[in-house]
Amino acid sequence: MRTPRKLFLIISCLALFIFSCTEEKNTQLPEDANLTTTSDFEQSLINKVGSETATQLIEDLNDSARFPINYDGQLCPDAVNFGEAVYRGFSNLNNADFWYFNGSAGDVVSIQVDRVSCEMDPVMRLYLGSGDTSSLSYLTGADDNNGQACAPACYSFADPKINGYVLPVTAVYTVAIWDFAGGFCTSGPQAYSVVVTGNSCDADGDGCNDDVDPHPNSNVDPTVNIDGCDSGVDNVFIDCSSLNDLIGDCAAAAANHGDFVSCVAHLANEWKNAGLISGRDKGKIQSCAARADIP
Ligand SMILES: [Ca+2]
Ligand SMILES: [Ca+2]
Ligand SMILES: [Ca+2]
Repeated sequence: MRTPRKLFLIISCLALFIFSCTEEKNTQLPEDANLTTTSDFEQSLINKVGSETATQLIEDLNDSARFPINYDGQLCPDAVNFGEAVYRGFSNLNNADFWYFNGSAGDVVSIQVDRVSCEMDPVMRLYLGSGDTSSLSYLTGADDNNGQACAPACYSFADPKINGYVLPVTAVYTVAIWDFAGGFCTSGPQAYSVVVTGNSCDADGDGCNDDVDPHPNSNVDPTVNIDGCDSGVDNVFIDCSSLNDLIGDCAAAAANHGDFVSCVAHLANEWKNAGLISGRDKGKIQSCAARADIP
């Protein structure tokens, strides 16, 4: 055998050996490893990514126990949200993209993450709680259980979907998304989309989503009442604020009782002019305002 051919064979074998080792490393990464550091988990990381990288990952994992969350946004039903995750962020909270949504006890939610970058390996976790990472309680997660939005490339595995998860309590929930172990043919941020169904972004059900509702938790009492005085006037809505909400704004802003009464009188005039209430209604509301111990 001539020397150049021999050399080529040796290099080929070496490349094949390195590639097969690398492939094995990637496929055996503990994608759903618990966030608590265990000796098994440490050993597993050392075996698969080498001691130097493993040490760094474990340090990051421990550091990530407590830090404030910077959210990418709120997840509203059926809205498609786009994000970019750190390449090969594993399941380290430091590398997560965070989203939140308001959920009610008994809501049956589904959350789907689809890669936009075909070489991403998306993984997600659902947590109860929000604000900072120490407030999160892990509920469930998903990794490779859903068909891919685009063809697999370079060991990019598959997409995650949480299907029909019943929310335990009424609270804010946090969704964390990573590129666990994106393919070998890429680097840099990994683009994905996330869609949630089954929750609500309209807490008071008045047709305005919370983020654009001037009063996201409107007072929905049937009648206008001020400090225990029931005027008997219908508490109707104007642009997702009820009359009681607007009177509440007067109470919050008033420096003294005279300010409050004047503010309510101004509102009642507007409502009468707009045909929302009668002159008699206006008198009842102003009478309640005058008697109220506000502020
Ligand atoms: Ca995946
Ligand atoms: Ca609303
Ligand atoms: Ca409202």
